[in-house]
Order: sequence, then C-alpha cells, then structure tokens
Amino acid sequence: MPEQRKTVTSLPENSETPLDELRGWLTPTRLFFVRNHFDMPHVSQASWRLQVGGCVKQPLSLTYEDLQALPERSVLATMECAGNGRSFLKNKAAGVPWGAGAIGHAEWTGAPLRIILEQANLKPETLEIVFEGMDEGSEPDHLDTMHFARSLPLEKALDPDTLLATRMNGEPLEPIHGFPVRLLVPGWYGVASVKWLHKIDAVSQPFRGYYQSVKYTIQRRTGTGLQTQVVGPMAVKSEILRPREAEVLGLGTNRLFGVAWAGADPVTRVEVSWDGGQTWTGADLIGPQAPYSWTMWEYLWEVANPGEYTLVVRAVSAAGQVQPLGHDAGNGGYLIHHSRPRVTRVERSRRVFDQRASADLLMYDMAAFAEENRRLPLDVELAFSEGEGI
Ligand SMILES: Nc1nc2c(c(=O)[nH]1)N[C@H]1C(S)=C(S)[C@@H](COP(=O)(O)O)O[C@H]1N2
Ligand SMILES: [Mo]
Repeated sequence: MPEQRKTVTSLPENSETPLDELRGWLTPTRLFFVRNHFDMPHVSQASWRLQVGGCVKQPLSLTYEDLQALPERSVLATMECAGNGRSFLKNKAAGVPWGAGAIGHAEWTGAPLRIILEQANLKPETLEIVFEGMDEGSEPDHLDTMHFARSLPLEKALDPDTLLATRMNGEPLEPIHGFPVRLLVPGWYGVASVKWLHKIDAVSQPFRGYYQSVKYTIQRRTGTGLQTQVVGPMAVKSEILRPREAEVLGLGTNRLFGVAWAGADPVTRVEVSWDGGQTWTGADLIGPQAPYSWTMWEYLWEVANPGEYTLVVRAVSAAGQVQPLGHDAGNGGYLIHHSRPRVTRVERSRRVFDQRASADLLMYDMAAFAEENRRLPLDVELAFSEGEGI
C-alpha cells in the first residue's frame, strides 16, 4: 500500500504527515498533514471571487484568473499546527489529539498579498488585515454559525513573503489544502494560513474572532493580570526521524537523523544526547538550508555496548532560543515544542547497515530534490508600486 496521511479524525479530516515515511526535505502534497475545523467547502472556480474591502479606498473583487495574472513568488516553508504533539502532554489538553506529524514542508507559490493590498489602497488607520475562509460551522462554546477567520498585523501582511498561494509543490492547491487560494504566512503556525480564502478586510481595531480570542491564544500571567497572547510565530523545535519509534539498533556506527526548525529564524545548532540529557554533543546540519524551512541534521553515533539508551535532541535558533526539555504549562495545548526522549535498544546481534541503508536512500532523495530545485525561481525580485496610505 502506498504511504498515506495518518487519520486522526475523519469528519472533518484531520490527519498527520507520516513522519516515518518521509524520504526527503520536501513533504509530498499527498502526505502533507490536514487540519480542518469544519467540513470542506464546495468551491466553484468560475463563480469564486476574492473580495477585498474594509478600510480601503479601492475595494476589489478578483477572479481566479485575475489572481493568476499577478506576479508570483515561490517560498519554501515548514508549516506546523500550533497543537502538534498535544497527545504527548501529561496534563491532557482539549483539542485534536495530535501525535508528532501535524507538520510538513512544502514549496508555496502565489502573488505576494502586498500587491493586492497596494491595489486596494489601504487607509492610514489600518491596523490589521482580516482573512476569512469559505468554510463555516459552529463549536460547542459558539453555537452560532461562523466562518473560519484570522487576522495578521499589518507589518506581517505586507511582508513580501506572505503569499496568496495558489500552488503547493508546483501544482494547483488540492481542495483539502485550500483551493482556489490560501494565505501562506511563512514562519507562523499553520492557523494563520487561512484556506479557501474569499474575503480580506482591512480593519482599524484588533480582530476578536473566535479562532483568535477563544482558541489559538495563550493566557500569560503578567504583573498587571492575565494577558492574552495570540498564537503567531513558530517556536524552536526538532524531531527525530531515525531511529524510528521502537527501532532496534546494532553495535557500531548508527546514523541518527531528523529535522529542526524555528519559524523564520534559522536553526544554528542541534545537539544530541544518548543518556537522557546529561551530556550533549553537536550534530551536523546537512542538506539545503532556507529561510522558513526545516533543516535536516544527522549524527553518526558510535555504540560500543548493547543496552537501552535514552536519545534526546534539542535545537538552538540563531536568536539563541533553546528548545526546552519540558512543556511550559502556561502554553496549555499549544506551542508543544519540548524534546521528547526516545528510548532505543541497541543489540549485539543487530547488523548496523540494515538501518544505514534507509538513511542513505533518504539522503539520496534529498540531494536529488536540491538539484531539481536549483532551477526554480525561489527569490524572484518583484517591483512594488508605492501604495498610498500604507
Ligand atoms: N479556512 C480554514 N483555514 C485554515 C484552517 C481551517 O480549518 N479553515 N485550519 C488552519 C490550521 S489550524 C492549520 S494548522 C492549517 C493547516 O493547513 P493544511 O490543512 O493545508 O495542512 O490551516 C489553517 N487554515
Ligand atoms: Mo493548526
């Protein structure tokens, strides 16, 4: 059977990327995790319009063809759900019980959002931009029907890397990933990247939608009381891909392998420990590195004695953020980015090259992708018209 996403809930679909099956830097679209709050909306490409309004001097109504005629840009970005890893929490948190796979890395292509905001001519009082998806439904604590909607601060909305993405890994968006167009907010948790976009509004007051004031928020205790923080930029984190869960290793050189990411911030160091975090050694960062993309790491681990080892990996970002060893309870069911120890058995009878072969294949696929990718215009320079009132 070909690899497929791992179903967590089927109606609506919430499913994970099968991290065990990943054989390259880029996540194939068919394996890329899915996070849906409501049933997938029915979209007719012909009658679909993107309405741009609110605090603008020039409201717009764009067709799919209008969007496709705009200058495009491609951005490689890792997208992670803010609740990824929730099932590992000792204190159970409400929400989809994700394992480790609510994450993927893809190439996203589309017009920078900035271009159409400039066409719409924002009024000077604009504070945020609100994005609404076509999907709608209710929640147990919000019985009125609502659309999925989120906002971005103006600065992030105007970033040339924030896209109206119409393609994912070079192909038109799959319906489940937001066809005809989704927002792509690189470096931020997936919740910001609204799918099935049909409405964009400039607003002069902070947006207080359900998925921004009730869900996807963190309550922080400060000197003056509780402060609500909206889930935004991704935190520093790493994942072990090899050895797999419950995989048994042999004496000799074993290749430890995985990925690490820190949102828009590059990962500068990955450290491994095989004694449960008492001693640490630097791993090698390997393969391509790009802004917003996860970085692969490996460590050739010499093992002389059979036994049970507790592997732990932690990443450090360029800004000096260190992946924590425990969950910050203040984050509740979001930003679950602590290292998860992986207890691994090493046996005398096991032949080491059994598992090295799979790591070699993985490196081969990754190198082939990097080669292929050299031909893609990853950093197209765009000339922006000077918009009034921005
Ligand atoms: N319209 C709409 N956009 C949405 C969502 C949604 O339910 N509806 N889920 C968000 C969340 S929480 C995540 S993590 C990402 C997941 O994107 P994917 O399903 O393409 O992986 O989409 C975001 N955009
Ligand atoms: Mo999410």
